Amino acid sequence: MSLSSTLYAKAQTLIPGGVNSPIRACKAVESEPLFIARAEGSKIYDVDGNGYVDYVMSWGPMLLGHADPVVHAAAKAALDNGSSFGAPCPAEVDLAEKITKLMPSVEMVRMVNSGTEATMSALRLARGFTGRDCVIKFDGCYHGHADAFLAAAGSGVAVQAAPGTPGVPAATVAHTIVLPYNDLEAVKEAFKARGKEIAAIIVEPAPGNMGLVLPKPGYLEGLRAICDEYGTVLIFDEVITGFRWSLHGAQGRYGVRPDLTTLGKIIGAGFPVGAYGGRRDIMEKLSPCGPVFQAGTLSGNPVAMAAGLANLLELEKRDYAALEKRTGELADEFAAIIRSKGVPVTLNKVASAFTMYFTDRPVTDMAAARTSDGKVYTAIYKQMREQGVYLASLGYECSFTSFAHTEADYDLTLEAAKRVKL
Ligand code: KE4
Repeated sequence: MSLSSTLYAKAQTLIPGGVNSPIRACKAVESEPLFIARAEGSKIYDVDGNGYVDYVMSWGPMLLGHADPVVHAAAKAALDNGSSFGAPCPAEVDLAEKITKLMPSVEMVRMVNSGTEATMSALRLARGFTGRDCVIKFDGCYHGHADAFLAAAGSGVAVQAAPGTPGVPAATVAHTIVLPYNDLEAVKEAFKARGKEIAAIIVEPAPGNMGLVLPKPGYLEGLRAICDEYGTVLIFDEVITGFRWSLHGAQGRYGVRPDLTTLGKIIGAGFPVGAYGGRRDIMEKLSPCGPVFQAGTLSGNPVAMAAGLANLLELEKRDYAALEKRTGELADEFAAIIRSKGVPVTLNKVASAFTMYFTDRPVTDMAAARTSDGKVYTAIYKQMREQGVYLASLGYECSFTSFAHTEADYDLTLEAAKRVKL
């Protein structure tokens, strides 16, 4: 019995499902989770000493690669000065300044500890700013596990078929309107019916939680225009896309300015950090300068701030275009290998992210994503993992590369793909 299996058996007696986040249980791919001992660059190593080329990258944060020496040095130096003060520290100002410089629409920013906290707080702020209650979200988009969003969410809940989850009162999602992504007409209909009640639209500008889906031309611009027409707050959930789609996020790439942006993952470089920010007139409604309350003991943690800032400073020196080109080539070759086995593949790719759907349809929303053959994904997941390639434990996720991935990694990945039997 492997040490991973032994640990998993014990973990399940102490932690629900043996994991601290459901997706890690690998249920959707009929596998046991690997317990990871360490990670470095593009690799992770399980407790039994097996190494894997990693395309999960902690679900997005590790764009520089695992255990980046510059990031770790900054975190260690900060740690030597103490781990938490419960008072403001210079690193919070430095990271806030860097984020506002890099994200075109973010004039002010508030640090929190996760993407969930960021989206939950951004929605409360939008409701407080507009005095309205309704929020539009899109089927297949995942914004963390705050109650208001667990209505036909993506990432995880999508696999559980029934939208939403027990424990969320109907009253809580009574103000949540769930629409298909990439369908502007549906948004216009909703505004015709309830426009004056709608506080916010929250959208992953290019969703990563139904797998990767790209915005149709004009879609984001259409959301912007309708929000302007009705005085609704447009929230871009850039927890995945922020600093990955470009140094200026998806908003920088697509040229559409939201009113609020939520961030996470990369801004913490693997430490627990989330953030939300945007228009000054909205952000200044936040306590203590405004009436909308939000707080957090460990928000702006000095160690996490130091790591996050070091991460962004390093990313500013990296060649995003080259990484996008190389990631696209890998994805194209990977998809071609799978197609050569007689399986239809729709490939969506952008920046350093891609998703293969095993369907012959284009995938522009959750309904189309659901036509992907999950059994094919499971077979690929298992056989790739057996050959040292670590893919997302759910088909409705992205594969991520990083600045640490090497030609040897890509060669190993494609050789392993060639050996997959479907
Ligand atoms: P967290 O609360 O997990 O830090 O962030 C929630 C969140 C918000 N918005 C977007 C676009 C997100 O993708 C996420 C979290 N992403 C998932 C995987 N795609 C986290 C993995 C997990 O749940 O363990």
